[in-house]
Order: sequence, then structure tokens, then C-alpha cells
Amino acid sequence: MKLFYSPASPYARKVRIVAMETGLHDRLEIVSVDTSNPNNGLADHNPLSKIPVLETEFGPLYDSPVICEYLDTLHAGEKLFPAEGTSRWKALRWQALADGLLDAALLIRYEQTQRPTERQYDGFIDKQKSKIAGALDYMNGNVRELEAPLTIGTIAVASALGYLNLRFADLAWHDTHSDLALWHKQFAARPSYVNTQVEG
Ligand SMILES: N[C@@H](CCC(=O)N[C@@H](CS)C(=O)NCC(=O)O)C(=O)O
Repeated sequence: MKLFYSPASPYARKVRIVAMETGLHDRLEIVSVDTSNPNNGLADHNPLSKIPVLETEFGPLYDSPVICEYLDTLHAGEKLFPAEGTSRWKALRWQALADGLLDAALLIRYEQTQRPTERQYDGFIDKQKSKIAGALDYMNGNVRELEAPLTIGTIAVASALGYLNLRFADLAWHDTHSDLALWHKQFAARPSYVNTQVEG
């Protein structure tokens, strides 16, 4: 299966961690795409022209939550998407929170890298930063829920925090969210996390 991705994409990182944790990574042919190139051909696979996209025998799958849930059906080990009940909804909520943090971070990133400085809007950036801060506060205050087991929720949170480290080091979230920082440090020792790390 082809996975269209870019090394720095945190959503694609989540997919790759899921693939590694479930023993499926060898079945993926990972194809790097430059999302800033309008001729990258991605629209042939995803009308939204976004990565990650997974090509399957029944066509392309997007976005990252859908790809991750699909991958989770392809292995016989412990499931990363709990089948039902409170644990399922909590795992999905963690994923939504982490992906939402990333959505806010990406909006800031695009504002700062794709607009001329004089056309950037501080009010917009501040609003997105407050969403990131809210998500971090919630994660820090509820970090015990992330301790076990490994789920799509914990993987999504770790991927989101990794992206903050990569692109928003100036936020210094470790200094203000020490319980979450400790949790992240432990998660970051997993081979799936180490092997998907990119340097800024
Ligand atoms: N909700 C999507 C978000 C995907 C996304 O925003 N990907 C970024 C790269 S990190 C992208 O492709 N951006 C290009 C664009 O927006 O044109 C997911 O979870 O897969």
C-alpha cells in the first residue's frame, strides 16, 4: 500500500507510528510529497490535496484518523481503536484534541510562512495560540489517562507534541506543562517514535 506523506507532517507521523506499532510498516511503500508544489499530483488521490493519503485496493483513504482506523483492522494484535464503550470514546476524543491542536498549529505555520509579514494578522495567530494552550492545559491536567494502554489517542497526542517541538520550540511547552513533558519523554523512547523523528 502506498502512503503519501511528508517526513515533517505530524498527521502522517501518527499514521506511521500506528503502522510500526501494529507491525504493518513493511507493507507500506512510503512516497514523499511536497505539499507546497501545486503540481505534486496529490489531487489525483485526495481532492483536498492533503497528506496523508493511503492507497488501498479499493482506492485512496484519507484523512489520518480514517487511515489509522483502517490500518487497525489489518492486524491481529492489541487494537489501538478500542472496539466500544467509554475507552473507545475517550481514545477518539484524545485523538480529536491532539489533531485539533495540530490544526491550530498548522494554521499559524501557514500564516507565518505563506503570507508576507505585513499581511500576517496577529489577532488570528493569538487566537490559534490560545487553542494550543487550552489543549496543552487539558492534556497536562488529565495526563494520567494517557498512561496506559497505547491507543490512537496516546499516539495522536505524542505526534502533536513532537510537532510543537519541531516547529514551535519557542512556545517552550515543557516548561509550563511538566507532567505532560514527563509523559512525552517516556513515550519518546518508543522505537516507533524515534524512527519517525525529523530534525528541524
Ligand atoms: N485532517 C487532516 C489534516 C491533513 C493536513 O492538513 N495535512 C497537511 C500536511 S501536515 C497538508 O497536506 N497540507 C497541505 C495543504 O493544506 O494544502 C488529517 O488528519 O490527515
